[in-house]
Order: sequence, then C-alpha cells, then structure tokens
Amino acid sequence: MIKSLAFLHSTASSEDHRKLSNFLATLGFEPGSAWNEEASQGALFFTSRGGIELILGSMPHFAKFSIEVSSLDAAHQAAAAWLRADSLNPETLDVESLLTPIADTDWKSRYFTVEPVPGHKFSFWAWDATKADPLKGKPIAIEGDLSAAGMRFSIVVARWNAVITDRLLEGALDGLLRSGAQRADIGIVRVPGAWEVPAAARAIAEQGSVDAIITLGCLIRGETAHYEAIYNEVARGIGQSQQETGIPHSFGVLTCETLEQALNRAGIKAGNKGFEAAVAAIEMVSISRKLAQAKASAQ
Ligand code: DLZ
Repeated sequence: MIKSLAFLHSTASSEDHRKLSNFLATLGFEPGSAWNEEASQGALFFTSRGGIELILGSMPHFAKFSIEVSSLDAAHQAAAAWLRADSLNPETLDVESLLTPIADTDWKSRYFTVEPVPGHKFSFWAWDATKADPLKGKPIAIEGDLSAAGMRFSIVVARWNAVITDRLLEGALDGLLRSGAQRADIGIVRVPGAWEVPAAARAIAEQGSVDAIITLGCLIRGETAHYEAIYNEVARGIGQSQQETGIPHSFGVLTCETLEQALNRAGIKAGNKGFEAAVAAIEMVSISRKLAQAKASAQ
C-alpha cells in the first residue's frame, strides 16, 4: 500500500540547503520533520496535496517542481521579497534574472518561475479565474493536514487502569512524534481517574498555552460503580471544555465491558486509541488554522 510520496532533491552545500529550506517555508510550504545526522542531513516540506504528474511530451517553460498556489500574485510578490532579502546588494539585484514575470500558460492558468539558489528552479502556477471555471482547482473541502510540526499539545491521562492508560499514552506520544511534533512541545498531566480528566483539561485549555489537548482514560463497566453516570459526566465535561474554550480536545477515554476489550483497544489487536486520539488532535489544530485563514482572507 502506498503511504506517502517524497521527491528527493539534493543540494551541494549546507548553505544552499539552508537557503532553499528558508525559501520553501517563506513561500508557504509546511515544514515537516528535519534531521541532521553524521551521514545525512535533510528536511521535509509538505503540501496538502501532491502526486506524480505524467506528461506526454515536454513542458519546456516549467521547472521540475510545479507548485499550484491559491494566489499567484501574492506568491510572486513573496518570491521577489525573498530574493531581495537574501541578496547582499538588494538595490543592484537584477530580480528579473532570477524571477520571470507572470505569464499565461496554454491551459487557462498563469505561472512564473523562480531560481532562489543557482541551479534550483521552481515554477508556481494558479488557475486563471477569468478563463477557467471559478471552482477549478479549488479544494472540495477544507481538510486538516497531519503534520504536527510547530504544534503544542497537552496529554491528560488517568492513572486508574494504568495497565491500559500507559499504553494509550505510548500510542499518543508515538502518533505525535511520528507526525513531526517536538518532545519539548508535549506536556503530560497525570490525574487520578477518568473523573478528574475534564477538570484538568479545562484548566490547561484556559491557560491558552497549547494548541490541543488529548484526553486519555479507561472506564471498565464491570469494575466501575455508576459506570454510566461517570462516563456521561466525563464525556460531557471534555466536550464542554472544548466548546467553551475553543481549544480542540480529542477523546481517548475508553469505555469497555471487560479488561480484555480494553487491552484490544490499547494496542493489542485493534490499533491503539491513544494513537488515534493524537492524530485527531493534530488534524483538528490544522483545521482550526485553515478555518481561521479562510475567514481572514474572506474579510
Ligand atoms: C472509582 C473509580 C472506579 C470504580 N472505576 C474507574 C475506572 O474504571 N476508570 C477510571 O479512570 N477511574 C475509575 N474510578 C476513579 C474515578 O475516576 C475517580 O478518580 C475517583 O472516584 C476519585 O474522584
């Protein structure tokens, strides 16, 4: 099964690597995980969509990197500003030798090509709203990305049934770290039982220092007096904290009939609900950011 696609692009020097990383981040790519080891150095830059485009014939004016953007003029301005900021002599810099003017393609769109570092060219393009169907190229839905880079999280985990909740915690950490979160950006708060999870989550949310809260716990019907009452109150409290503070809270509190069922949901058989809660939290932070962006650009 295909999981992801990465286009490998080499740079000759660490200075070129640094400059290109800075250029891509400035032009709106989402920085993913980066590594700097003895044998290799690299950094990943995401877009929400990507793929292999097979072309019959050639596209001589286009660089190998074909980057679709929502506003070509803004991207052109950002590229020009980056070139000036990067130049030692911005006054005498011949921007046009590194950045083409915006031109029409023969497929109802416009494009430009920029060479931020010698030998490394990028073409940016956008559908031309005056010629193409205005909805062409627009995403069908706003969807969250799964990069946690630059996001801050708090995990609230109940100690009751620790044999289960420790596994949920492991799963949640795995989900966050594998998605690009930094260990320093993840706080863990342990509370006595599921009953205490909402109050701790609420206190953290009100501090406003994290982007999302992941709640983890385990209620087992056979072992829990007033199981329904506790469960309802925990779910209501977590939901209420999310709605009233506006900070996404993902729900990783297991409600199980037996210990065996709980073990299965904590990584033995059917995946790990802590991992799933972490991924949901990342997606909700990304969606909140996109909704805020969409609102700002509509104003
Ligand atoms: C008391 C209790 C019981 C019976 N069962 C559970 C459980 O299955 N899962 C859980 O997380 N916590 C349980 N608790 C503890 C309560 O959540 C709470 O911590 C205590 O009642 C103290 O307020």
